[in-house]
Amino acid sequence: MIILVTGFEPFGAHAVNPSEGLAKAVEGRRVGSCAVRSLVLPVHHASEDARMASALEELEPGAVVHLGLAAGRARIAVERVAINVMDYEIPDTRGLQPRGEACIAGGPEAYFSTLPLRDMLTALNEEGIPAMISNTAGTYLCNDISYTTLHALHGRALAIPIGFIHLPFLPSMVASHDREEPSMDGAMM
Ligand code: PCA
Repeated sequence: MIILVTGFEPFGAHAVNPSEGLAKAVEGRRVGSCAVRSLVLPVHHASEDARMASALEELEPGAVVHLGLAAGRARIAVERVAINVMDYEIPDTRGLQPRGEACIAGGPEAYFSTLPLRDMLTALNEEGIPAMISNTAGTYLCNDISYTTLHALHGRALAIPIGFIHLPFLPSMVASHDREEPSMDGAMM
């Protein structure tokens, strides 16, 4: 079985994106009987959706974990929900800025993550890693990709675990900001 892990390229004012490095770092790893494959997505609505759709078709993963940066968060945030709204506060990397549009016209209002959130939180906390269950992934590309993947695989005979994890800044990012902000070491993430 393949576990597909995705990260995002840098976007907005951020010169790096911790989710990109993480996705690359787990490529090819084995977890039990599963093989991890990874993909780095552009922070652009149409291309992220197209790249994901072809990866789902090609790899037929048994689980999907999307990763992204949540500027200012102090803990690993396992997201509970993806909503059918794109309300971008900044344009994506190709200048697209939908305000209040559906990710998928006619789709349901929201999907819940099918990852085992509580077990993941317990496992992280037991290892001494600051983590939380978050009840909003925002209305930017991270929410968009989780909604789109949950929608694409919804109703499959065998439900598969799919969800999103938001990550804090890397320490190097905070060092370059010169602001009072939380961060987490890449190795811990
Ligand atoms: N974070 C953004 C999009 C890409 C990323 O890494 C978000 O939280 O929507």
